[in-house]
This record gives sequence, C-alpha cells and structure tokens, in this order.
Amino acid sequence: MRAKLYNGLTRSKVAALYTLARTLYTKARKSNCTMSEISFQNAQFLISAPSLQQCPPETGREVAFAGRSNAGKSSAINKLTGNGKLARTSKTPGRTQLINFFRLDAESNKRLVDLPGYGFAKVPLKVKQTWQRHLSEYLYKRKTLAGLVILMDIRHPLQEFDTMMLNWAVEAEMAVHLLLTKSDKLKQGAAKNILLEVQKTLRQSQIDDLVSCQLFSATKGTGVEELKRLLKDWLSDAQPTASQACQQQDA
Ligand SMILES: Nc1nc2c(ncn2[C@@H]2O[C@H](COP(=O)(O)OP(=O)(O)O)[C@@H](O)[C@H]2O)c(=O)[nH]1
Ligand SMILES: [Mg+2]
Repeated sequence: MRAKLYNGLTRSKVAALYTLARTLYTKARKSNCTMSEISFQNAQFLISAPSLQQCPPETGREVAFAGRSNAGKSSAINKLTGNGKLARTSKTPGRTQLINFFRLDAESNKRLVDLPGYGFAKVPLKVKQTWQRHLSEYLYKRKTLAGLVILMDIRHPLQEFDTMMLNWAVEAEMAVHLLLTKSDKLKQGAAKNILLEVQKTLRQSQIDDLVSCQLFSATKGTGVEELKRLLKDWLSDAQPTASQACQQQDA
C-alpha cells in the first residue's frame, strides 16, 4: 500500500508535500488555540459611547448586539458571560441610548457591544432619527466590527427596524446572526416552525450565505453554546472583518 502511495512521485515531491501538510496542521492547531482562548466568563464593562467618535480605539475585533428595545440584548450578554449584572436588563424599554462596550480580555482586543435598542414607539421621532444615524454610522464605518447579532423576540420576528438593520448589514457585506429570543415563551414545535420560516425567508432573499439564525432563551439557556461557538469564530483573528475583506478585494 505504502509503495502505491509513492507511485509516480519523486522523493523531493514527497518531501514538499510533507512540509505542506505540517504547515497546514500547525496553522490549524494555532487557529484552534486562538478560538479556545476566547472566554466570555471574565467580561468587564469597558465604556459607554454616545456616538462613533467616542467609541474605543479601532484595534482588535468586536461583535455587536442589536435589536428592538426589550428584545433581550442585555439578557443575552449576561447569559453569555455568566454575569447577571454585566449589561443592565430593564423592564422599562427604550432607556439605553448609548453604545456599551464590554471587553473579553485585559488588552480590550475582543469586545461585545450592546447597541442602543431601536424602534420603541414612545421615543420622539427626533431621538429615533439620531439613533438611526449613530447605528448606521457604526455599522458602516467601524473597522473592528466582525459581525452583527440581531435579536428578535420569537413572537415578533423581522419587524420594520430588524429588516432595516439587516439590509444595512447585508449592504456592508457584514456577517449577521439572527437570534430568535425568549424561545421559552413558545412550545418547542412552534418555536422550531418560526425558525424554519425565517430561514426560508433568508433563502428566498438569497442572503442565507451571509445571514444565519438560531433559537435562543436566556431564561432556559437554549442555544447558548451554539452562539458561543459562532462568536468565537467571528472574534478569532483568523477571520477578516467585513472592512478588511473589502480592502483585500480592492487591493
Ligand atoms: N421569558 C424570557 N424573558 C426574557 C428572556 N430574555 C429577556 N427576557 C425579559 O425581557 C425583558 C427585556 O430584556 P432585556 O435583556 O433588558 O432587553 P433589551 O432591552 O434588549 O436589553 C426583561 O424583562 C427580561 O427579563 C428570555 O429568554 N425568556
Ligand atoms: Mg438592554
């Protein structure tokens, strides 16, 4: 069998293939190490920024959480980090109008970002428009943004503002992950049907290569591991951010 494997190959070609295999193996091991080093347990509050200009320096990578007020953004961040007090959860929607940054490591190179909740009816139009400007600026201009998680209450998915965010992100070629939150509010079968419906919509809109979707419950812990795996992948240095990918294409 061994002799067959070498059939037609010169000794130097075998040596070259061996070196290539070793390099690939070392690279794969390194990238796995980078992924496993990312931990959510030691997350700390970093800073609140009212606009893009006040955000932390653009080094490292971050993943942002967006969604309507009350969709469950703060609860999801608390669940991920195992810290129930990290991002304030509130029963009074529409209060947080700041971009809140949480660092995952001492160097602040990996960050989670809690974006201001959008689309709450009681907020005056002018305030709403200012939010929208800040959100779109952040999405289009922030170079360290590796991906966007859009959270939607499973009972009201893909509302007007969710679709708007989704369109901005797709236009910017940003990876998006939809979280159907509070899945514990529905029976398992009903929740699964809504997931399938949303996935069908993504396929029909031909954006399923950029946009993924899952069920999530901060209360029950549903989908936490699935979300962690995706975030580790996005935050790993092996993946280019959308703006880096564009720069590579332009070069
Ligand atoms: N049943 C249930 N309630 C949730 C879940 N996640 C959040 N909530 C509740 O929904 C409300 C809004 O949550 P919050 O995280 O503050 O939403 P945010 O405004 O998007 O940050 C709070 O009363 C939470 O307790 C969940 O998975 N299941
Ligand atoms: Mg919140």
